[in-house]
Amino acid sequence: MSFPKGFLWGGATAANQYEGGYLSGGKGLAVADTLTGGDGIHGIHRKFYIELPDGTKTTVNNRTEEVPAGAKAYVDPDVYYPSHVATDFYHHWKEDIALFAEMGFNVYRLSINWTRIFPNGDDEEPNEEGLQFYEDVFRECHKYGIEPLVTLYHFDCPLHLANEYDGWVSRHTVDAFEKYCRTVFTRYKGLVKYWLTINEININANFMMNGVHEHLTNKKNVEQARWHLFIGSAKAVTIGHEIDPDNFIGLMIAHGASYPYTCDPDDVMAEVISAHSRKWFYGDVQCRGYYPEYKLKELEREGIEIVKEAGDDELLKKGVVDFYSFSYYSSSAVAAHPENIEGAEGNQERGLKNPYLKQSEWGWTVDPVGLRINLNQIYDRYHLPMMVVENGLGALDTIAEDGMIHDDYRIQYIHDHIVEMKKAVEIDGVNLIGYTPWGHIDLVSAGTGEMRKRYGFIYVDMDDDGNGDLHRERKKSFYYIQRVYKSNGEDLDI
Ligand code: BGP
Repeated sequence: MSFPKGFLWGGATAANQYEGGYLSGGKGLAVADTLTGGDGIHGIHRKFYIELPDGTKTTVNNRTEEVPAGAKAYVDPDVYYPSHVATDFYHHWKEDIALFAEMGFNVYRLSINWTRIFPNGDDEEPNEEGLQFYEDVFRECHKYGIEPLVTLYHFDCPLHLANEYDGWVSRHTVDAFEKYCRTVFTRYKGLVKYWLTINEININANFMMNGVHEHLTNKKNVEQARWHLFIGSAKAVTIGHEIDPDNFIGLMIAHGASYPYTCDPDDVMAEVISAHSRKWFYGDVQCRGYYPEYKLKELEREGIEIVKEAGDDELLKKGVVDFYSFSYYSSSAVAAHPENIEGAEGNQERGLKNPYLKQSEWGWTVDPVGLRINLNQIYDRYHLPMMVVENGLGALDTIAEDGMIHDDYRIQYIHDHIVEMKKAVEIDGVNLIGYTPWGHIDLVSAGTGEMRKRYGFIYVDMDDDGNGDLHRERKKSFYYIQRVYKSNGEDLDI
């Protein structure tokens, strides 16, 4: 057998893209609740409605525009927000978990929405209804032998913390996060043992989504927010271990593969520098417990001094993670002189188009071998257990006359990636312990806010304008996954 016994097979979702019920059960607002839909194919970006300190109301584009200091995001009652209902796990959790079990899951990655537990992020007391909701969900998972793998923070900074404290720029957010972590580790002791601290920590500080205003120009704020995210993560790890030594707590990084565009040493060096800043820095800090030399030099060159509290450096060391998890969708290429080379889209990471590879409908480069390369490089560097906690193909699905979604393109994508994971385990000997493909049930896209960009093996009837009765259907890929999972990755034939 190539995948070890007990290998974790499942799927992954995030509260802000799947749960809906955006004000139900005492939940407060998160920044993600103020993000509109967009249109990835036509390049229309998601927006925030904001109010400036002088009372002027305007919008900002979440990808390209700077959020002015002092601006406050809000929900405009006349605007449609796809995440407010999303695909409504909040009211379908029993039915959905039964479907996950039918597919053969023994793990399910989901996130806790901080604002269900602390509606403002920093309230005195937690919201019991929110705590109970996740407890019911975790108990339901265990009924089927499914281990919850819980992300503590997946793109959902409480709006109050973002508006009043500039999110992770402020130490106040770290303190509030610490209390939230302590609360959920305590409540779910014995129910959850697999945890991830901060989803895609390497892209977090770059986004308004985390309440980091002025993110495009104010590098000092971004670096401070990064420090706070690391401290938040290290606190989560230490508290989690203290409350239950059986907790197994990992980091989570958007780790696409990247290549030098050519074998010109200048291109190779450009890739080394880019990979340091886009990926390795975050793993180095969370696996080793200190800032690497290349980062210290960069901060020194830029004259940026991070504000630390006494004991922070020790905490970073103590809070190193138990395992490395990452999202993997695509790869990109890097050149020293990219000026006349065509660019490529990707999961946050944009680089140059690789002439050897094809792209998805959303322009993301499909590269299964890149996953094996990543598994090797990460394992060589840290020698920690690894999980691939996101992977998948965002595609337009159509319902055929027989009522079925024949998503052979998705089956092919998943097949090709599992084959490479298998080689990494069987031939290269890496310690891979789990695979949870992204959005195994249709949900709202984080990047574009679309519903039509679907990743699911389970279809949900909901479109970009909020039409749909939310009923669930098994796609063709559902049955493929079922066969793969139930054979522990042995039966991969398409
Ligand atoms: C990652 C996020 C997920 C998810 C995924 C797919 O960045 O962790 O939340 O959404 O990418 O991206 P998208 O939804 O933009 O297609």
